[in-house]
Amino acid sequence: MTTLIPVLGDQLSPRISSLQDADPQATVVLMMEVADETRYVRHHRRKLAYILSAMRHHAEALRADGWTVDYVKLDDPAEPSSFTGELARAIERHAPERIVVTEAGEWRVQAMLESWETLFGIPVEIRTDDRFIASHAEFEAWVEDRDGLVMEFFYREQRRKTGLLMTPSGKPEGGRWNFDKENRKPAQVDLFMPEPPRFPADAITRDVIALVEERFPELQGSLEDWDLAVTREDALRAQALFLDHALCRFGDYQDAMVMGAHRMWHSHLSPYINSGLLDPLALAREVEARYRAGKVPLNCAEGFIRQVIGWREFMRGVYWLAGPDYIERNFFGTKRRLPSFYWTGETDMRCLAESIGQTWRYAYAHHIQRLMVTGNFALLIGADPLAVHLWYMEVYLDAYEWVTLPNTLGMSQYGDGGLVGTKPYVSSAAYIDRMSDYCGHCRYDPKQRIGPDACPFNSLYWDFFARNRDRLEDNPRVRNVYRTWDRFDGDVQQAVRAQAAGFLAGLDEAPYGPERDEG
Ligand code: FAD
Ligand code: DLZ
Ligand code: SF4
Repeated sequence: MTTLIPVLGDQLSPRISSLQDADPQATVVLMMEVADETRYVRHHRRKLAYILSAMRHHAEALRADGWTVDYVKLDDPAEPSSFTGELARAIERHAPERIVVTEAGEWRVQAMLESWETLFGIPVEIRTDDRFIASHAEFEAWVEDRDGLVMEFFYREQRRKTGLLMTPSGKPEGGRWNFDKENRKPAQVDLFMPEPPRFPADAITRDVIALVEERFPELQGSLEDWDLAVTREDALRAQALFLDHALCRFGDYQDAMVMGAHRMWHSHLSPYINSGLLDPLALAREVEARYRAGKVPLNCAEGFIRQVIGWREFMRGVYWLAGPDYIERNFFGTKRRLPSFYWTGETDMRCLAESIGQTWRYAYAHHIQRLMVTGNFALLIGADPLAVHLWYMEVYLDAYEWVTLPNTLGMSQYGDGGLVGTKPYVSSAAYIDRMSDYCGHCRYDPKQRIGPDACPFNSLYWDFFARNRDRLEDNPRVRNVYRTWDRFDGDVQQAVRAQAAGFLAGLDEAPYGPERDEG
């Protein structure tokens, strides 16, 4: 009478829905390190080591709680290759009567789960992932009868549903839903910044690091100076440190970028939330409690809660709503691969060198670095949105398709033509100069448009709009950009476009990128 419960690498939560009513005496939990998952993108080595170590620690925690865990390691002699292959072998070992599993986080794996019942002739129950606040059905119901998807309205629904930062009379705390206007301050280099928490590698993590070094010599990314939490207890410690020391400034400096400071006042909790070590709703409630106790201002608490119950849930909703073909969308029809400096960090453009260098070092960059530096540049040069998505999937600790795809292809690259964002997120150097100290350390001049010292973002920005006029001109949110462009002298327009063309001609394309069918 055995039930087999596969637990996937992003389901590392003790109360995952598949386990909620299971009897530990009659259950085998199956956890599988498999080659397919480690190779479906060229993961940063730190990301691989994080996931495998967190999985191994989670198996230990489940065993300590009384579960029987059958754990398949990547270096087992049988060479585990896929979830389905390993499930077949586990069925032979345990002869289960049924299989219970929590739904997968992406289309590719969900299709596998859905094939199992027919393939193995055993009942397979696929359960909703209740770690998310909005189920697929709720998101679909919210979308119905709407012309466009605006995150802000979805977010208000989640506030009402959870009661987070609501007054007893059902109004938003502080009389406003959103305090973003207070959250755009540039930071100073000499401001006190909280120290990132550090969790040194234990024996399990050291084993995994050695495994990754040995089995994946072709992959990039630093494994040095390990500092990541790999257990729920340590992730909760990281959460507490953020709440105590960084949340109080999170809102103010949410968009700021400072040389050498990779963490700023951000939480750095997304890898732990996305793999299941932390519960997003519990975290949001902790944030609210700090506000109610007078420990953090409202703009910081609201700003953070909006990211977690607003943006994160909205992105997931869009991913499942848009379907498995979403990944193919390419609104601008662009084909260029990313330049090779996305893998080396070797460029004179300080903002890109800093954001990319930090990414390969820590597998982390904060939202504005991802959106307004690496994403902005990729969109301006006309990179293929799929190539951009694959790079983000490769490099960040928190990358899983359900969240990376709508953020990259949708929000950052406008590859869906406006499903996620109402306009392309592009800027000239002025934005980066305002929000960072990068430009002061750069060989380029953020104020010049033309000439050898002119910042490339400036000519690329205007060239992007000129080049895509037929696709964008009717968008009311960018109408003013065209009005300004049309006021430039014809000679200036020509010189700006020639400057951009010269820059683009000098850019290489990395060997890594998607193969798309021609035509
Ligand atoms: P904080 O700044 O401390 O924010 C708090 C939390 O809010 C995050 O931990 C995260 O859980 C949530 N959050 C904030 N913004 C978003 C968002 N847009 N979508 C989903 N969750 C959000 N986030 C991922 O989790 N995985 C990704 O692969 C990912 N790829 C991105 C790619 C691009 C191009 C962009 C622009 C954003 C991407 N994001 C992604 C969103 C965001 O950048 C990260 O969640 C954030 O930088 C993680 O760092 P943090 O934990 O310090 O976040
Ligand atoms: C990302 C990842 C990696 C690198 N390796 C594994 C693995 O070996 N075993 C596993 O169960 N999960 C892994 N994961 C996470 C999965 O890719 C993730 O669970 C699926 O994408 C489903 O969302
Ligand atoms: Fe980046 Fe331009 Fe500023 Fe240099 S001048 S850091 S390239 S925005």
